[in-house]
Amino acid sequence: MSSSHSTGGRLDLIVVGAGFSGMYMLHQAKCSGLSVKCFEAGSDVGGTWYWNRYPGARVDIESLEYSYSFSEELQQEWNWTERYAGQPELLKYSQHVADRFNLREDISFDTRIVSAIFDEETLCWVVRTNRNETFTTQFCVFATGLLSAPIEPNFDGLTEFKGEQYLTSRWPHDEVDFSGKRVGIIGTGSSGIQAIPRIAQTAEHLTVFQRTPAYTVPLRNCSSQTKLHQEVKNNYAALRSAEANSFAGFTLVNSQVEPVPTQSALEVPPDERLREYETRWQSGGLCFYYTYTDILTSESANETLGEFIRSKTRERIRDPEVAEKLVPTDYHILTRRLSADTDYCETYNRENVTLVDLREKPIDGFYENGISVGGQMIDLDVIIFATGFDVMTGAMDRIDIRGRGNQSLKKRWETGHTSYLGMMTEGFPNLLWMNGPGSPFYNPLLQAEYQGQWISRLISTLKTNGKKCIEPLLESEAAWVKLNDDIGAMTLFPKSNNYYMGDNIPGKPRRILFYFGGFPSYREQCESAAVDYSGFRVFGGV
Ligand code: N01
Repeated sequence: MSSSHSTGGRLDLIVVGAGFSGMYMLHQAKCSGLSVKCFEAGSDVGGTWYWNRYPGARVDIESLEYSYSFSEELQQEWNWTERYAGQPELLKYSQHVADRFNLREDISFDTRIVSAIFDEETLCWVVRTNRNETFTTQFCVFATGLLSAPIEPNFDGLTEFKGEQYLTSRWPHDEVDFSGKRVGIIGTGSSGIQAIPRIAQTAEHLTVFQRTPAYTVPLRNCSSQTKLHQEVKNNYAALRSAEANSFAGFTLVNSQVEPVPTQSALEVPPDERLREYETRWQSGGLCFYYTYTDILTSESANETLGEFIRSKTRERIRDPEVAEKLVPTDYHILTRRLSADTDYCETYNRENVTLVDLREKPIDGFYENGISVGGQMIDLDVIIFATGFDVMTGAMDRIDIRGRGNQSLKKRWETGHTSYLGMMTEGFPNLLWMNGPGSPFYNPLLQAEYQGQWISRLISTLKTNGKKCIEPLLESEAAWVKLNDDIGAMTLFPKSNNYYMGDNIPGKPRRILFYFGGFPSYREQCESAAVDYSGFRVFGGV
């Protein structure tokens, strides 16, 4: 019989995950005087930036924006060295935050939560780790990440392959040396697009296996712009306020805070529209999300941007045949996550890089010495998988979570994820999540701060009222799910094949995973729900 160690005492809160969301939740809980413990599967803090160490890994929201806003001292003392920080610097920032706010003392590293079961007698969650320890807690917050459950490669004959294999999202801590090696990479989403140019610099030969070409724009990273950094620091609050009032929480274009768009792409003259796109192209990064009000809802408006980016892509690649393979033509731009690259398209101008279009020639199988495509053997020493994630629901689905009546969350979500305010679901009292299913498409750090504060307020209200449990009413949740679905149906997302709809996971129900109504409207609804919590069932206690 396996032995199990129990902590005995009941905690107020368990936080699962010590990435940016979990770290903030832990900090909030400590400040509120809660008894709290955080569990992290990795050996350090950082989440995404702990695991994704592949060459070229870097954020594509400006670091001035992709950073915590909750502490003015932290904002002032931290200096980013690049406009878009690379993975090592982001990891260092996470470590700095953990040390500065004494978070490590409450985090158990190398510890994975395997189950969380609601005990209806004690009205507590019993949480079990992979070390077979159990902990009892009143509240449980899953800060397990939206892009953290990798899709494990599952190709015919993969075990036959005798060379090295790597997954971008589980990259080794020691440097991988590609010199003198024939390397293959599968996947051309944002991870592949960042890794490909870097690996091509040292590999003897790089073969890229592409199924769907991505829309990609230049990132235009540079060393940190001292003037801009100083200006922002002089009035960080102004930038934070612009972010809070924006759709997605990143607002800088050409070093200027960009106002919220007010016009349709179709109501501006074509030459003016082109100038606007060109300004953004020169600025670099993801600022295309904000161009016009209807860029994600009107096919004609969207096509103006799609055509602009396609023509830019063609200009970047010398061989017109290769260029055509890299130009997306069968889905709307932004309905799959826009990638922001450093020399990605130009990498195909190198002698040592070959593009294999899997739509022309699919993979037949893996063999001892490489991969066969369309009957042709490609010899490889190394294969890299940049094949993506089970987005939003994946990380929680991989934990055995059972609510009232022993109902399993994974089972509940088999017919489509459900949530109220993208943080809770009916039947799972006191269980919350951050940056998870039903949450807005928004800067994840700022979202963690907002949701962390909202959760803290919920916990303290419950305690003040002497109550033990809270969960959404079925009708509140149904209304939230319908609102998400209705907003999704107004956008172009359902018209393409993308992970926002769950399409990258066979069998995953097709339901939009994010709230696409913009952060300001999300916040308004969360605030209104917290006025009297009338959309919830509160039970237990006096
Ligand atoms: O994953 P993806 P990702 N055979 O799902 C291909 C964030 N991120 O890790 O589209 C062949 O986008 C798949 O092809 P297809 C960002 O939000 C941010 O790259 O299914 N190919 C696709 O090309 C991003 O959106 C940053 O046809 C297969 C690729 O693998 C998200 O993470 C950096 C295949 C997966 O692309 C995920 O990006 C990196 C198969 N069997 C990531 N299975 C920055 O901040 C899958 N593919 C910059």
